[in-house]
Amino acid sequence: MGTFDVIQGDITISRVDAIVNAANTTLLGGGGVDGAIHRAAGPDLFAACVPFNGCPTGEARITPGFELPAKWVIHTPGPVWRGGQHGEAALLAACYRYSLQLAVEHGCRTIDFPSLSTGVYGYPLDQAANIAVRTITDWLTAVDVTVRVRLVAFDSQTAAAYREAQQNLT
Ligand code: AR6
Repeated sequence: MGTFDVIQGDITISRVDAIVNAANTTLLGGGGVDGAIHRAAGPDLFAACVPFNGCPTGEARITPGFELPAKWVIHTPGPVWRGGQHGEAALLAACYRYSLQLAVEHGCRTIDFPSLSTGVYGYPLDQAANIAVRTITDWLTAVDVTVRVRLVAFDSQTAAAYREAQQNLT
């Protein structure tokens, strides 16, 4: 049970229980939304990520948000797009599910995602949007808790792709 919305904006200013970070398998920061989240959270976030010794693609790890308005950050390495025949779709869906599960285990009821894998990692936007929207809405249907999930699109093209994916569902 719950709601799913698409909004456009900067996830580093989201005042929610948890934001998700499009990380890499080192969990030690990078560019894109990962760089923005680390800059906004401050150096304590990097220090909190070191002890994980990385994270496999499709899983997730949780840290506090430190200087962010968000209470928690959930770090998930999405798949690098390698043409679509290397398990990319299953791994991308796993990122969304793993992150949602970890969030509710930590009592989160408001969770914001960026568009995982569609930047540096090159996942085709329309395909990624369909997987994300399907995975999130299926998960919301299956759980007992009421959770508000949002996809925070950084640009209008990304917002449009996720809104279209929402339409495709019905
Ligand atoms: N708020 C919301 N979305 C954002 C923000 C922001 N502040 N900044 C960028 N985006 P990317 P990936 C969007 O490249 O493809 C890093 O180096 C961006 O426009 O951040 O999963 C990591 O360390 C795009 O739509 O993540 C990894 O090495 C989306 O976030 C690698 O990039 C994802 O783009 C991960 O690549």
